[in-house]
Amino acid sequence: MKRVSLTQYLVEEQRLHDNIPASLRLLIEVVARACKTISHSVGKGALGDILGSAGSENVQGEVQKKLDVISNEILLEANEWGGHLAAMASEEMESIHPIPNRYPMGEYMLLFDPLDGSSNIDVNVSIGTIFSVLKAPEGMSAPTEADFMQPGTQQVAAGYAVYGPQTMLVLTTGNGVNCFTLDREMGSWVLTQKGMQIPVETKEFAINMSNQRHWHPPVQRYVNEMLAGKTGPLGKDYNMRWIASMVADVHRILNRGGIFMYPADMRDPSQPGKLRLMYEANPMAMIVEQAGGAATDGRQRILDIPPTKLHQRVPVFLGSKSEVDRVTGYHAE
Ligand code: P6P
Repeated sequence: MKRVSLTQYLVEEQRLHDNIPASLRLLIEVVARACKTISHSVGKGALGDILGSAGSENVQGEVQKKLDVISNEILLEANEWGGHLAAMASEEMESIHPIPNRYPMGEYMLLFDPLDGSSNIDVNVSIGTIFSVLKAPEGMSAPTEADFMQPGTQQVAAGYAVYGPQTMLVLTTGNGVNCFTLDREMGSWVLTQKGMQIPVETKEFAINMSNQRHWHPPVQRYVNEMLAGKTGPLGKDYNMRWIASMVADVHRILNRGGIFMYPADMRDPSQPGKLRLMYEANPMAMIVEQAGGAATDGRQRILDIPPTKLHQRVPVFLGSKSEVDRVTGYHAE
């Protein structure tokens, strides 16, 4: 494949679809550059005094790793001067982060989980950055949390970087899903996969089995049917993977199919699951749907869910369409 940079790709997409104005192109390039910096920090490991806990908790009450805080700072500092954003929101910050007055405000709002999969940082397992782009409401002067309360269908772009054996950036602006690999020698993102498509059928599922006794009946039924394999109603044997890093699990599914599940369970009936709607489920749902897959909360499209809180959680079933449709159907029965 002729070597195509991220910038060339974005310019050509704009020519084709007229949906990547210069300010959105700048936003995506700045986020991609920040992910390069995060990749560099993550890659240092113990050599960089960046492992371990930061000695603080985030809004979720989760212990923040040093790299969580570092990655959050990298994204804030990279994006606040460009004039393309009105505000940002992050898993690591309680409230929204308006653009400082010394910089011009732009028309977009950026949401992100700066480093997802934190429990894997200290044991050298792939982790990632997830981001979502919304348009600021017309005529907005002082951004508030309410301005972010837009359903996932309003996203103008979504993507993730996965920091694994390779560092990759997966991106959609509404016309399919493309993947870029970081060329560390040149420091540039190179287009390496165009128009990624998730196989409709699969024999692979991803869920944290240790929670089995807490699942609601539709999930119990579905997983038991897969475990029954050839002898059960689904008539085929299944394989299981669980990396406990959503970005890595989703990247595998994007490449070879599968279904990823983080359902609500009885451990905490007040919480509908663990993953967050605005900066984990919504961007991943846009990517998965753009790649021909499906993403629901067990009952409805994730992208249709009207948000009420910045950090609200949502059950997640996403990946190969035939399997997501099946387990969603079980919830409807
Ligand atoms: P569990 C990582 O902390 C994360 O938010 C997702 O990336 C991942 O899919 C999930 O939590 C893993 O959760 O309960 O299996 O540790």
